[in-house]
Amino acid sequence: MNVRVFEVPLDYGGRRHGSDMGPSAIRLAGLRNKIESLGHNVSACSNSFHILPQEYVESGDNPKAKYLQPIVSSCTELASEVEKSINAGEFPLVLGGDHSIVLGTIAGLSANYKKTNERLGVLYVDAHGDFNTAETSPTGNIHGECLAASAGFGLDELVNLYFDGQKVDPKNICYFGVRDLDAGERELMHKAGVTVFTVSDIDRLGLADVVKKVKLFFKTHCDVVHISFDMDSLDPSVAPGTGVPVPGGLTYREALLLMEEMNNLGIVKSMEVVEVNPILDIRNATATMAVNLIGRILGEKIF
Ligand SMILES: [Mn+2]
Repeated sequence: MNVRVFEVPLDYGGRRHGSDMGPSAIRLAGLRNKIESLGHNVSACSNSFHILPQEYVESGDNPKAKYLQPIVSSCTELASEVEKSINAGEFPLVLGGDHSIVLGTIAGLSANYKKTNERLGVLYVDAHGDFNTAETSPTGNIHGECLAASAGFGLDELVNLYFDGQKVDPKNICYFGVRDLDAGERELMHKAGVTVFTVSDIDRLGLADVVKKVKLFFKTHCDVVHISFDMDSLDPSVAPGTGVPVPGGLTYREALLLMEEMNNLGIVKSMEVVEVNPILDIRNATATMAVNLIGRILGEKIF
């Protein structure tokens, strides 16, 4: 398989900056070696995204969607590159950056799958919902509004990014590891009909059973799956280097098993890993974990 790595050093979407260094941290944690050791080819996307450090960028005049214009413009460029990559039969691997880059990744994938008539599913591994709109957002940070926008809810500029209209049917979105939702987004998630497996579901049913349900969900609803992995889904003891940590997260083994089982499903065609913030990390542990998760998605087995 040809894996194309997209380094997207964009941290405009969150309150705590520094996730723009995430791609470097993941690279230094041995990403290329890991991918090649599994028998895949790696190529890096020529980093043509025009992403300036946040220090030098204006946040704009909408306090409910900060950095709207620079996020839209970077994500539009990303969408175009991702579309080319998936169309060429590569495995796009997008490294954030904060989660707002999912707007670009999903837009690019969606543009391609509309042409090939394949149903896109999204496994959203996250502590949070990222399903606010500008109306419901308590912070105005776009990394909390991004998945709602990909599903067709929110500001026109975000919903119509790259091409007009919805990028993914909310009925094809499955969350895993959720444990912190805002009141407004919870309501919209119910209304939109997304499927949610919270950490409490994992505790009640056991991990193996929940993973089985996740796989069945995608088998039933979708032809291809994109995994959007927010490192804050993990417990902060495993992944301390992330901007919005929430206690009670996935363990090291749970997250790896989920990735291994998603690889077994056989229809995961792309992945993104976001919210690695090296400033908050301890000895690059979070980036190292990211590399291990990517390894499992690309076929790594213990035995
Ligand atoms: Mn997120």
